[in-house]
Amino acid sequence: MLFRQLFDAESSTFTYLLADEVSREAILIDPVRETAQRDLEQLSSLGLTLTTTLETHVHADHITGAWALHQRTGSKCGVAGAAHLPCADLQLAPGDIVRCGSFSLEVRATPGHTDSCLSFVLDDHSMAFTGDALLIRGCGRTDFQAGDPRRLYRSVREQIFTLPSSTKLFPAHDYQGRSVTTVQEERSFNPRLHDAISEDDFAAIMAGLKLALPKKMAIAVPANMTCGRDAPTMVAPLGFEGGEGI
Ligand SMILES: N[C@@H](CCC(=O)N[C@@H](CS)C(=O)NCC(=O)O)C(=O)O
Ligand SMILES: [Fe+2]
Repeated sequence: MLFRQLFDAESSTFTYLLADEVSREAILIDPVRETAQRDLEQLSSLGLTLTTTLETHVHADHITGAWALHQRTGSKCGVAGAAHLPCADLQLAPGDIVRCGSFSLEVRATPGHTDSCLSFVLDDHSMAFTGDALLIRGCGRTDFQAGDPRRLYRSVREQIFTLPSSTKLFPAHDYQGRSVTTVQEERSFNPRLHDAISEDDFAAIMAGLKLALPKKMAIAVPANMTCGRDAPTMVAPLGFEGGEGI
């Protein structure tokens, strides 16, 4: 499998490119609207055809690139069915398998950061894409979008920490320059979720965070409810190289 970890510095979001080296089919996990042109150039330079974009969740901090990429490539957009988004081509449910040539991703429900978060697990369990359910040495906040710390605790314990200790975990964000972790590392060193932390401890930690709302939340959530189609043009549209935006 061909794999690239891409990064949007503005929102600290990772986009993951996974592709089959024989069929040249590709999947993008969590594309960002502002970096869709970069993603298209990556695909083109590697001779890949984008079949599918997958969202780990309805993001609050950036607008998805799903619609922009669909317009250019015809890619199908996969979102949790539990998010109830009519724009999604694939209404993903736990246990679904998303195939891409010779590899596949298993869909796991990992709610708690939002009520419809998904994680995607590679068929050989060597890698998992955890969205904001589990970040490196942290986790997604649980104070909006029907977040629930107790649900998140159980999601991480039951759906992520049950993977092999060597499974590499790739989050949707990192704010401190890190890129990957493993199940073993997070079970040992995650200050909010390591093995000795109880559900009550975790709920107390999350209740004490008091974070400011994401700067783009008011535009990102409604735009992402349309898979990025009805997004304001306050950012440069796809392919516009002038830089100023509107
Ligand atoms: N400063 C960022 C905050 C982003 C934010 O709150 N991110 C969410 C994920 S959508 C989160 O859970 N962050 C965890 C954290 O900051 O510890 C922004 O304005 O976009
Ligand atoms: Fe998020």
